[in-house]
Amino acid sequence: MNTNDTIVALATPPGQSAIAIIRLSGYDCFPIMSKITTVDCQNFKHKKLLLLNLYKDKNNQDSFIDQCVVLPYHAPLSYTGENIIEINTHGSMLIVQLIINALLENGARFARAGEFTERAFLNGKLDLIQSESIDALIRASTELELSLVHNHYNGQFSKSIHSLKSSFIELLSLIELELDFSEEDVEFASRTRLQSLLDETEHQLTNLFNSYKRTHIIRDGFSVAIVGKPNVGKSSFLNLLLKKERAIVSEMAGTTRDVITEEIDISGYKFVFSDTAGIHLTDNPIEKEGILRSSDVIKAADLVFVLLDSSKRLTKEDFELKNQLCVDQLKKSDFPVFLLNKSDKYAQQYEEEYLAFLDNFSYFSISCLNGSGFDLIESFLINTVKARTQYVVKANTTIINERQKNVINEALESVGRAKESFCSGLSQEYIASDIRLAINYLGELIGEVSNDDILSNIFMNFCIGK
Ligand SMILES: Nc1nc2c(ncn2[C@@H]2O[C@H](COP(=O)(O)OP(=O)(O)OP(=O)(O)O)[C@@H](O)[C@H]2O)c(=O)[nH]1
Ligand SMILES: [Mg+2]
Repeated sequence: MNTNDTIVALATPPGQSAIAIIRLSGYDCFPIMSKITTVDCQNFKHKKLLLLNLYKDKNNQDSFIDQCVVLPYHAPLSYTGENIIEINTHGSMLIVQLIINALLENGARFARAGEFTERAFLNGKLDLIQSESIDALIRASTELELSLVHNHYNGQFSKSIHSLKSSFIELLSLIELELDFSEEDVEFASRTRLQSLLDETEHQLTNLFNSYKRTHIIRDGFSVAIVGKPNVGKSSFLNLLLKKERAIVSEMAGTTRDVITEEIDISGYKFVFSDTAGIHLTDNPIEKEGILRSSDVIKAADLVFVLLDSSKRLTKEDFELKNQLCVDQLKKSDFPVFLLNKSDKYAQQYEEEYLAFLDNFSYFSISCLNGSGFDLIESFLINTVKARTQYVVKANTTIINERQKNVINEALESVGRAKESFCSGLSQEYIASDIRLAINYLGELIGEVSNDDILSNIFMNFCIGK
């Protein structure tokens, strides 16, 4: 990886727009720019806007491309820590291409995905946690997701990792001191002090590790499976939630064959609803496959809505599905929530039967035909997500991606081994070596320890121009 090159990329989305922004970053930024405009860019002042005519060839007035607003930044006072020029062009892809080509011909090279942020990291403008948060910031689709990422971007999260690392260093120095004086049989820290430091650091790492699971609802959305036997109104329910005719609705049983998944924002929370094929016994291979897929959706869901057709008697399929779900859900903390659909045609004569069936389960009466009960469903969904994300949003220490989770896991395992060695009275050297590993993993988390592979894995997921 060459960080001496001057790199260029479009920083705004490709396509027609009012304005497009091209970013040029690197040591030779100003001399390269001087080749495509008649003004000498070497004298550009930091953050002083200029209006410039840009040319394919500055000596040929006929090769004029566009008049652009140009914003120069001097190293190290820029995003990447290098000289940067941001070129605001008219938002035409032809203009963008012509300007980028002119810059490439005069010594710049195309930036790889995430290369601007990678340079910011390498030049010490951002740590690794902050760098990752920039990608997450761009991708955030709800306010909750944003608030989660803000703690990473503003350095709060890194601060807490530094303080955790300091606890490990304190632990290590106590152990190493004893090792140095092992001949003299001196004890610098009491056993209880060491034990409590080990417990405390393990506890903090465990909390961090678990935070990933808790934040999944914020990152990926709260997944809701809509299930039931055929024709109870599952697709109608999805359409009503989405406020659009997304799934085909028909009076024929077995209309939905495949899983239909849609994401929506309700009051700032991300929900992912999956309408599924009606579950029942069938010989039809396509329906069978659809039903298998429904089961997968149920297993992965945060909440399962089971629809019943309350205009008719309950059937064997309803009982079977309920039994199946209760067995599956026993592994989870949540039971399915029943929706008694078609309340506009509610059959009063079966009330006793329904009440017995619903037992202690939560249920709502709804009608997809006239929308009754939907306000309650929406409040229920919002309250459920609120309850499950409350702790996460308050906490300052939550991890937001797989890499962070894996590194924390490694650190946690190292502490686990150190504790085992401590409890079984093994030599202090074993404990010290695992604590050193844990410190190293925390360093890796914030980017104090890194290598090209780790970095390219992180930055390749960024967009070009970021
Ligand atoms: N009266 C009344 N009819 C409804 C209601 N909800 C859905 N229906 C009707 O019930 C029939 C089946 O609706 P769907 O939404 O296709 O049912 P589904 O559960 O998705 O059916 P499958 O995909 O075949 O499993 C359609 O004719 C709907 O118009 C309701 O609340 N009241
Ligand atoms: Mg359907």
